Amino acid sequence: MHEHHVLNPATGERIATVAGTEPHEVDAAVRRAACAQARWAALAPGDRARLLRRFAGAVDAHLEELAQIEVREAGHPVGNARWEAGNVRDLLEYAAGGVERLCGRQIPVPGGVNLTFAEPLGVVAVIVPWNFPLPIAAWGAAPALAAGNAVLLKPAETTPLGALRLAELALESGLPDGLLQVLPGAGPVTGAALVEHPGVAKVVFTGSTAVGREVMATCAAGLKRVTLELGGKSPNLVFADADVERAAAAAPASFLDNTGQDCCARTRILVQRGVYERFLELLEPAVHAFTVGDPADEATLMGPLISARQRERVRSYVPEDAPAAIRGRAPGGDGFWYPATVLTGVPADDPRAMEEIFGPVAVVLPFTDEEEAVRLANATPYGLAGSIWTRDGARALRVSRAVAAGNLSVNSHSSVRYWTPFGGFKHSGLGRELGPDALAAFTETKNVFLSTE
Ligand code: TXE
Repeated sequence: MHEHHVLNPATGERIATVAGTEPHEVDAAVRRAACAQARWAALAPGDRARLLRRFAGAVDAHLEELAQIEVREAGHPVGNARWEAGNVRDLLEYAAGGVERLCGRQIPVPGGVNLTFAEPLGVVAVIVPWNFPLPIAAWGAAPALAAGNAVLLKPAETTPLGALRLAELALESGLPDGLLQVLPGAGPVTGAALVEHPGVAKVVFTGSTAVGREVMATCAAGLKRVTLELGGKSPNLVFADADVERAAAAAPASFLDNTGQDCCARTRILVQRGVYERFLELLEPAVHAFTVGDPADEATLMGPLISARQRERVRSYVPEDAPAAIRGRAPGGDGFWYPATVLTGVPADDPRAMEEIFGPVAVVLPFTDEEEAVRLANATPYGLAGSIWTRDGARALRVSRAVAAGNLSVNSHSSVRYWTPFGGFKHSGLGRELGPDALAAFTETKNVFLSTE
């Protein structure tokens, strides 16, 4: 038997202990999910849509409660946590809207009638990390359910409480028992058992690139469908023709939101030489203005890191006493605090400029021209997100097309909208979540030909 203590990252206090799911329990859960899925898929689309909308309504009615769970178990500032709980509601509503539009096609053929059907896959495993426990659970679960599948949700060891509450709300909303089950537990035990289980048709995994690679290898052995959302080291390109004031004012949120534990964090800031000094001058006060403190405080913009382990990881890249161009402050106490840190003078191929640190640390590098900017932006193995700051529309599009990443924004750091596709190039992932095609990723196309001869 294994179990996990859930700690409040802001204080280090234990708030819960959750039992891990053992492999034989995973097996029982898969069987139960398969029964529930058969009943779910047999419902009229309108009935499935209605139940999902009811689930969205329950999330809305418990929005503050869910947000407070996110504050306590993940250390997220309460304003962010409310947005995250709202994202779950919005996504459930959006997915519900897709249920009745999930149609096959009739394709003209000689000698008969040809029909295609969008069949559900069956049982889908959704393996979720701790950085956005509620939204990422919904990104996988909502479209999977809408397309007629059952979902087994494996939350991260550090943040199981929000997912457990979501599953209760699903049941209270009338979703069939067993359709959405939460299986807390250790990645190598519960997660691995799910990925290996022959009754699981698809795995949606969000987490580290290293584990993603293992998950994909196991899926390959079982010929399972897989969607991967992995790490990032996203560039933030600031050209000399940009509104540099705006770019500098917006930059802190792009790498300090969620204490930098964001796969889209713009931690590789590339600034054209003519405005490099000016950008840094403007960045410094903007970083200091990014309020750090108690996540439960309405004014807080940045909370602690998730765990002592994560802080050790960040320290292994940049100790708190290492020289830095800009360093914010961090509260004392037993929480897992780490200050906002901006490094300059680092070689472009230094691990701190190339690897995902997953903490509030950014590197600022100068570039000379557009060609060098694109080369530096593409120089990491990742390709998840990126920003381009320029007033030149043609350049904005040219650079957007040249940067190998799945989610680019011009004069903005926005990456995630539930109605637009999200996912990575290169080592940042495989497949897309969200957006109008999200449901299709949880179906198998069946082609049926009826002879009329
Ligand atoms: O991730 P893991 P960790 C990156 C980030 C971070 C690093 C390590 O750089 O510092 O990864 O974080 C489950 N089979 N990202 O160690 O281990 C695990 O239980 C099946 C980026 O927390 O990848 C958890 O539920 N599942 C990322 C989930 O995988 C396994 C978000 C993620 O954990 C498993 C998180 C296994 N063998 C970390 N091993 C992003 N894309 O935003 C673990 N898990």
